[in-house]
Amino acid sequence: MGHILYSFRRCPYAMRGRMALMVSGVEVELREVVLRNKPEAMLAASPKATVPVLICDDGTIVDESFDVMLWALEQGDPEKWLAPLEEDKEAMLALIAENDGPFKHNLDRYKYATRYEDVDGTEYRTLGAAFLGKLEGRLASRAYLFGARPALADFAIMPFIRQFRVADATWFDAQDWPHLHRWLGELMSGPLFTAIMAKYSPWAPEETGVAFSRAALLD
Ligand SMILES: N[C@@H](CCC(=O)N[C@@H](CS)C(=O)NCC(=O)O)C(=O)O
Repeated sequence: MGHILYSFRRCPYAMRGRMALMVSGVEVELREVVLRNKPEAMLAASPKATVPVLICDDGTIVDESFDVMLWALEQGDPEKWLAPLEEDKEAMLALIAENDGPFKHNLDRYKYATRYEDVDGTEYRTLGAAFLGKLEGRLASRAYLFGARPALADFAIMPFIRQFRVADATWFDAQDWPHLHRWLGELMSGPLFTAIMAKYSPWAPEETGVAFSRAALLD
């Protein structure tokens, strides 16, 4: 049996896992999950019950999206995501930690507030915008966060910036972040993101999932 990935198309964590897996050249069997009805096999492998979950062919379970990225890039890193043109892997990890920690915290509260009238999300939007301003500053002097080509940090962070935008696209697009808008637009319309956002019907236990590999990128 090959590697199995439990994934959910619209989950930003699953998105970044899929991007790293696809670029790495590793093939996995993708099983699209319905979050309200998670497969028993996924829960048995990872009781914390979040996507993505990667079950490697040697039985190793990788159930944190960033670890899925690192695992994939250890198998293959043809586009040198781990070796950015500027600074180093450690600097990328620090920026990703800021994204996954404080920025994601503020993003959740901002998004939540847009759904419930009596919660004021503006405060969290402002807090989140401070991180976006920091990214804008980096992108003013380089095309991607760590140099002239995209690397790990770009793909690890991008799904969350996209999610922040989706909460209120009109507001986001009106902000004076020309470089951030360009960066997000390029990554979202690029071949990798387009390929990993292909639609799959939910997996059923008796079925074989979808063969997910770099071949989809080259089509
Ligand atoms: N730290 C985890 C977070 C993953 C996560 O929270 N995924 C969400 C979907 S975006 C999830 O599966 N939530 C469980 C649920 O909604 O039932 C990771 O990086 O993989």
